[in-house]
Amino acid sequence: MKKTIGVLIFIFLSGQVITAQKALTKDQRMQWWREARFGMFIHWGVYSVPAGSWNGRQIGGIGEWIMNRAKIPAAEYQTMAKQFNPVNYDPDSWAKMAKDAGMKYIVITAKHHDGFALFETKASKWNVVDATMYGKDLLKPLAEACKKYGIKLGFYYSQAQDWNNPGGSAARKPTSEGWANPDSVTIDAYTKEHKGHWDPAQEMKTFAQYIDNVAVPQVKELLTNYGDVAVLWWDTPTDMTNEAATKLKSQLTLQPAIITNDRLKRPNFPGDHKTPEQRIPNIKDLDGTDWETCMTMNGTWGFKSYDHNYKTPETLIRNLLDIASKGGNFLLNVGPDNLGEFPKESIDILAKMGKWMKVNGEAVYGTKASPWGLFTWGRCTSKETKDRTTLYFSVFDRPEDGKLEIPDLKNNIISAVLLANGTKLKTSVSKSGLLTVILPYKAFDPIATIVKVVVKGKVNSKTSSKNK
Ligand code: FHN
Repeated sequence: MKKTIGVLIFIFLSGQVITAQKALTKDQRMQWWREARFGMFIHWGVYSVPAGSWNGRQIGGIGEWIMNRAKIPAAEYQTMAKQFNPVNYDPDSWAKMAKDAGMKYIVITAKHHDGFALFETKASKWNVVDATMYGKDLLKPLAEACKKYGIKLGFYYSQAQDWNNPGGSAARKPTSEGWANPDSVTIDAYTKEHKGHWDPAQEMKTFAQYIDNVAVPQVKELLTNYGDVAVLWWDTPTDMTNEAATKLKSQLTLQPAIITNDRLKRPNFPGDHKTPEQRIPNIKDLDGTDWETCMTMNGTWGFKSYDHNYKTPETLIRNLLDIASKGGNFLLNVGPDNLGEFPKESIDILAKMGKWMKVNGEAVYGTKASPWGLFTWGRCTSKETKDRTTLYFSVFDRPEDGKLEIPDLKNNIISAVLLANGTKLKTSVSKSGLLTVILPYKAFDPIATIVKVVVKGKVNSKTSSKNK
């Protein structure tokens, strides 16, 4: 009798769990992501060994594409895994650097187009455990570190392009996502005839076999063996079929709260968010779909020893503010080297961004787009509560007369302060609703000074459609 009751309770509870999981709406799944606004992309793999050079030659374009651009035969590329020995890999410090930078999530290349898995997998020997001296799963300790620091973890997975696992596809020309320096891609007669492949070893299996025997089982492993997976970031749907996409998509039920992007297959598989790459969209091109700009700090995703062309922390912080003011997320890339270290420049940038975010992050996290669109002097984000709206004006360029002018604001002003130090600011509102905030001379942040204005009620601006 007791046993039967126990079984009934178990069935009831499992039913509850299943119902609760099924009940997650898109808004519920997207809630943390929309609040996060800022994440870290990590491109890491065997390509960090050649680090942009092959046979004494610097290979143009993005570093993780070296195998394709230099048309390196699979067997030869695979020998480089022996030098992929990231003895300095310290996932705790990676997660901590992301957290200290103000990032709320990490998306790491579990497998990029070179097919190399950073995790233990039964589906292919081309992985960090079987093919390197290092011999250990790299994602497990990262998952633990992320948990420790309260960072959400996502996996990038190149579901179609795979240049080492036979049957995987290979892009023959720059894709709509856009490559850096597309003109450096060699498209010879062989690759043209062989759907982008340059080595017969790549064609020993069919695409369908690759999907069934490598991609689907690996995605299953990723969604089973690493605890909560917050994001699955598909990339380059080259030669994807509806059948393959449906099989891959069905694995997502293993993580009912997971968020996915729009790169599984186009069209028909829109995922949860769009993925503008290396660019920030104009407001007029936004259609209400969630979006995330992914961007490199220098000119490459995967490590290139000689690319020191880094954006400044100022540019990157302003990019983040620009993106937040348009309602998007910013996924900023780091490309670690083959020893497992972040480039020094990236470490410095993260630290500087973190310093700024510590003081001003309130203007980014959990905010919504600007009710006005863009301002010539900066950007705006907003937060609504029941009876008031908080407006965060990011001043990039202080108007010469020190007067910040915001049109069409009919609401009563509750307060206006500098977010950084709480200094109260004088305001006035004209009859036509032009709010003027008097900025101080001092305490001006050359990156962006945040003026926080709290007003009564909701803000409806007529000018929003003009400033795109
Ligand atoms: O081909 C990849 C590229 O290597 C990189 O991973 C970027 C990141 O968004 N995605 C593809 C190009 O769109």
